[in-house]
Amino acid sequence: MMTRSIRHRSGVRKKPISDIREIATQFELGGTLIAADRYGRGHINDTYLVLVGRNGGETRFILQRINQHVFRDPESLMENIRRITEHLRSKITGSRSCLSLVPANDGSYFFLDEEAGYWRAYQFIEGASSYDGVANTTQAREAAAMFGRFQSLLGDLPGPRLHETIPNFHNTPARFRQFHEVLERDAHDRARHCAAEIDCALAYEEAAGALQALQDAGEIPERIAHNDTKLNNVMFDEHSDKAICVIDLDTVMPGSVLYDFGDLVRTAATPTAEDETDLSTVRMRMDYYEALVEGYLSTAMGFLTETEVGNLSMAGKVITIETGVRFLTDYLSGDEYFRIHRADQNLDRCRAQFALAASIDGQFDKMLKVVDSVAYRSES
Ligand code: ADP
Ligand code: GN1
Ligand code: MG
Repeated sequence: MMTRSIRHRSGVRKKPISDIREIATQFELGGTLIAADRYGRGHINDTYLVLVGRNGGETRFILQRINQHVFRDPESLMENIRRITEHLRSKITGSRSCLSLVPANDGSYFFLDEEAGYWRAYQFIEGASSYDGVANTTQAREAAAMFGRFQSLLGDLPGPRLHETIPNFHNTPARFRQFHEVLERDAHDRARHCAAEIDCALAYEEAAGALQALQDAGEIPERIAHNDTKLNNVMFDEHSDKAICVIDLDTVMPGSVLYDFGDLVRTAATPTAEDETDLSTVRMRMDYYEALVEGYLSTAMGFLTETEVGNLSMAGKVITIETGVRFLTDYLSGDEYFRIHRADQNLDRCRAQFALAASIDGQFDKMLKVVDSVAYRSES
């Protein structure tokens, strides 16, 4: 790895950093560093697993470099995370039920290296796993209940409004505007490789603005939402199907909670990977959808308005289209936002999202009925 130098917040240059191990020792790990290696499958941050020897045993930590192309103001982001984790911790018990930041040696919750890279560390959540796809409907129900609970717990976060770590993150019309700009430029001459996907995006554009229109009209309230509820951002107990902890808090900020439910539909109601290339297998499974609705409403029904409940199905559709458009935009931009592991992966991701959106469309009336029957079960 490239040689780096450490600059503490004071700006004082300390000593050269030759590898990730030296970054790790900038945090209060309470023992001797054994190893630090790349970890996880997130698309955004650089994540490392840090192993530390302590009291004759071993302790693990997660070390992450915040992606500053995506998050332009890491200090505000870390302020959000500190407030969110402290609030959650004051309301729930169990060391595995909430992310815990590990302080840097100077007491702050991040470390700034000489190249202005921001790093943070978390306690490792032991005995747990995150999955890219669900194995059964219990996991889907659990994940949805966990995110509903997360939203509910943050409903009374004291203090000022959280920082918007990415402005207009789920403003779908704004996402389409970015798409049009990038398409117009076509800087990598890729539009000719994705004419069908471009047409598909354009065909979806009007329908995909539905939730933002309701937000603009004040018909959907602003609440604190997670905003990135794809399935692998919740940890499951490794011996059961129980969801135990919500992770990846970088986008927790004010918005509509509907997108949180929607992203679960996108990632936990389908049997296929996000970049599935056999599009004939991509579909929304109604039994999983029902499990998501049941799980989510079991913890969120108490605070949702009727309009929010009535738009849960729409949220699944909108976020699937929005995410497809984001992947297509990134493909046209030369893959500068989402981490890719092979050529054309963002285009494959886009195609799979649009195939899923078509499957959702085809089952939409049934989805509306499922929500009605679960939400108002006791009234009928
Ligand atoms: P990204 O923003 O890149 O998605 P995440 O914060 O989601 O980064 O972390 C990437 C992966 O690392 C997660 O999917 C999860 O598997 C693992 N991970 C993150 N934080 C922890 C933690 N505190 N304990 C255990 N595993 C973690
Ligand atoms: C990113 O960070 P990660 O991998 O959990 C992205 C989400 C997308 C998702 C698609 C900050 O999530 O918005 O839905 O990829 N996060 C950010 O897989 O843009
Ligand atoms: Mg993640």
